[in-house]
Amino acid sequence: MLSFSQGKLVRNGEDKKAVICIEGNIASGKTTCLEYFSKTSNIEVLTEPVSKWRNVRGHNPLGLMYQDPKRWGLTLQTYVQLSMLDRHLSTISAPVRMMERSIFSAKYIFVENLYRSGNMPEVDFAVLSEWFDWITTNISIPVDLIVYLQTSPQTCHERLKQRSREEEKVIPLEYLESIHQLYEDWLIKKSSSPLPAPVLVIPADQDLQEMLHQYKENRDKILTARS
Ligand code: DGT
Repeated sequence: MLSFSQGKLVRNGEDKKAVICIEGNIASGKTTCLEYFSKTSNIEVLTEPVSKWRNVRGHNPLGLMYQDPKRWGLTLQTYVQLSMLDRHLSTISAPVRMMERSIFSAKYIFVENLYRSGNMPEVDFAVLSEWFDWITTNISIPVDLIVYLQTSPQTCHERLKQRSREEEKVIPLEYLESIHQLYEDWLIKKSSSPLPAPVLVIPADQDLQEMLHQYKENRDKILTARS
């Protein structure tokens, strides 16, 4: 249920629940992290709505964006923004919610990257920014902790090649390097965009076994997050 409090739209009862966003480059291992925590009781896990971005009423805006970012960047990002907002506002069914990425990284990382790389016209960036600013001014989107899976762009590139998702075959290393730099500026240097929550950094270049070990070690710190 949504209601108004101090001029903002809020989710009722949200103050007692913790929201943790898992952030990181493409193929940094967010899904593995979410799978690990999905086995914990009292936690709700929300994956990124990628399947929606690949099929909106029969259209594939994710694929279109990779083929022609200048033409389809705004289309994809408008839909990403809507679907992330929908995720943030959905009723939380457990004491802890863990979700893949956020409306914040969609804007601060992906929209920013399209714009800076010259693949988004200034007017598209302005319209998306107006929407984003309106949303974050008028709707409460609480996040208690950001878990940043910090990888090298090279590792992500290797993992991308291995999983070989059709739309992603066109992604060059330089794209992953740009996304990496934006993440580092936002979450490590804290120099680009506002931080919605404290950040826990987990190095994520290692193999699966080591990653599972790291999640175990950081488990309590992550699950007791409350801002
Ligand atoms: P993982 O488990 O870390 O490998 O993550 P995945 O593969 O489940 O998810 P991820 O982050 O690689 O995202 C899936 C695809 O969607 C990938 O091609 C990047 C793309 N993507 C995600 N969010 C955005 C966005 O806001 N804008 C753009 N342009 N692409 C996005």
